[in-house]
Amino acid sequence: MRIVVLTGAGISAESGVPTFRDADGLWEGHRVEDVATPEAFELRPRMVQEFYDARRAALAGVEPNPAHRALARLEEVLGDDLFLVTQNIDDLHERGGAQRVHHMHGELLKALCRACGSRLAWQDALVDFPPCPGCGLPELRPDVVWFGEMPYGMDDIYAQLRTADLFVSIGTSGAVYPAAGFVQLAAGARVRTLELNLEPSEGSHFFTESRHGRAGDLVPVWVDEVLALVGNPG
Ligand code: BJW
Repeated sequence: MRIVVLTGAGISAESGVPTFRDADGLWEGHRVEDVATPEAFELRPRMVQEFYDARRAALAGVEPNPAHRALARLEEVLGDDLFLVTQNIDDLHERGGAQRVHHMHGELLKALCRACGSRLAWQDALVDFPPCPGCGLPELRPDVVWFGEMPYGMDDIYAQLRTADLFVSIGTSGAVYPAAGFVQLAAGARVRTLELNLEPSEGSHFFTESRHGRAGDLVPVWVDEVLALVGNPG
């Protein structure tokens, strides 16, 4: 069985990472739409760097939860038949044990050089604009996808969506495109679709099936169901 799983901020909520659009979803008083744009970075570069520096530093204090670990268990059995694409820029899928994670909105632990295009593993603060190890220019920004920018790996994602047996969306509000459109694309290719979310998302009515509750409860149960179907060697 070939499965595409899309995850959003809701899967990391129980690890203590705030979501974007829930009641407590303001980041230090900023709406994400006001800081996650190239225009915000041009106008207020220090503010935007500090926003991402704070989130990068906060990663050290959070741990993967049962939903991340359940998906890693699924990957262990399905291998390349699981395509895990996340909108999240944290590294909780990887720390939960997943090895093939497609970060369509980039990664907090990477920096992108605006001068030479290098993408580098990065742990430290960027607010003081350290020189790029590649070209030496002080042009590093977080390697994340802002509004108006092209998410990473779209051709691969679309190809996987068209040929999957099942598309599963976990912990995402369905407010941000292109990810919000994946369910319609999959449904158009006659792929079965399942939503696992705290509440109905904006595109909930497009899914074949929806289950509502906490990811930490729903995802392990769903993974057990799939493993029972495909014959879990463990
Ligand atoms: C739980 C839970 C628990 C809580 N358990 N669940 C007009 C119409 C259509 C499109 C556009 C438009 N105007 C502009 C656009 C395009 C634009 C867009 O979509 N804008 C919208 C605002 C309308 N998109 C773009 O610009 C994208 N690029 C693009 O489109 O390029 C052109 C293109 C053309 C053709 C093909 C492909 C591309 C880029 C979007 C970049 C988004 N970037 C951000 C910031 C990234 C870095 C960062 O993290 O700071 O990505 S914005 C932010 O939203 C972040 C997230 O990944 C993204 C999605 O949020 P997510 O994950 O859904 O979180 P929430 O908070 O919204 O929802 C959480 C959900 O979890 C809720 O439903 C809760 O109920 C649930 N939940 N606890 C289970 N315990």
